[in-house]
Amino acid sequence: MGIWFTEKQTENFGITMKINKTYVSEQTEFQKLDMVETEEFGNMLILDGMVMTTQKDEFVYHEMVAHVPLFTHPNPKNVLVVGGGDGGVIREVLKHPSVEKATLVEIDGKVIEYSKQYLPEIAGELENERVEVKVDDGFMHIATSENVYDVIMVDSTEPVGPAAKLFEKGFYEGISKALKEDGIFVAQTDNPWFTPELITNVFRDVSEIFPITRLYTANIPTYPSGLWTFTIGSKKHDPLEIPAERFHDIETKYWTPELHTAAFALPKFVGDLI
Ligand code: AG3
Repeated sequence: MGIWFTEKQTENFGITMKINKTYVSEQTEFQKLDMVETEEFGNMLILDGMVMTTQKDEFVYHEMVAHVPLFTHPNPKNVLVVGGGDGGVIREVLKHPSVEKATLVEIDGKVIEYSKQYLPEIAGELENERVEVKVDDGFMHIATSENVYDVIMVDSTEPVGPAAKLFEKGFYEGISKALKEDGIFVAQTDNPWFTPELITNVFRDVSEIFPITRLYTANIPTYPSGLWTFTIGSKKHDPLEIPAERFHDIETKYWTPELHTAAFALPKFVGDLI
C-alpha cells in the first residue's frame, strides 16, 4: 500500500504518486514546502501542494526554459533567473560559455537549502563561481534593475501565493526595462487544458510590451496535463529565425536544435488561445 500523494490539479482532477519517504514537511515564511522520495520519479519538491520538480523529469523543464532563449540571443552574457531556487535553470544556463554571470533571485531561502540537500544533481551548480544567489523578492529586484540583463528567465510557481504578481502586466513592463535593448525573457505559463485563460492573458500582455512574442510547449509528465507552455518576449531576436551556426554543442536530454523550432509548432487548440 504505502503512502500516496495527490496534487489536486483542479477541483475534480489530480495526479497521484507513491511516496517512499518524507524528508521535509515544513511551513516556510512563504509557503508549505515538502521534499519527498517518490517510487516512480525520485526525489520531488512540492510547494503549497504543487509538484515543482522531480529528479526523473526535471531536465525537460529546465532545458526548455534555459536553452530556447539563450540560443535565440546571439551573445548572452548577463542572465537573471527569477525564482528557480532548486537551481535547475541555472545548471542549464551555465552550459552556455558566453554567459559570464548568472544571478538567481529566489524569495524563499529554504527552497535553496533543501534542494542542495535532497536534489544535488539539480542544485549543484548554485555554488559555481559564475553564479550569484540572492534570497530576495524577484519582483522588487526587477523593479530596481534597468538595462542590465541580456536574458531573463521567470521560473515561478503558479499564480497563487508569493508568485501571483509575477503574472501581471506591470511585472512584464519591469522585465522590459531590466533588459538591454536586444534582451529576451521567458516565463513558464502553465498548461492549456486547465488554465487556458492564463496563457491567453499573459500572451496578450507580453505582446503589448514586446515586439516579438512567441509560445512554445514541452512534455512534462508530472505537471498538470503534461503539456506545458512557455511564453517568450523579445525586443529584437526571433526564436524562429536563428542562424544554424548559432547552435553550439551542449549536452542535453530533451532540447535539440530541431526541437528548438519544433516546440513552437502548436496544436490547433493551443494556437487558438493566442
Ligand atoms: N516551476 C513551475 C512549476 C509549476 C508546476 N505546477 C503545478 N504542479 N501545478 C517549476 C520550478 C522548477 N525549477
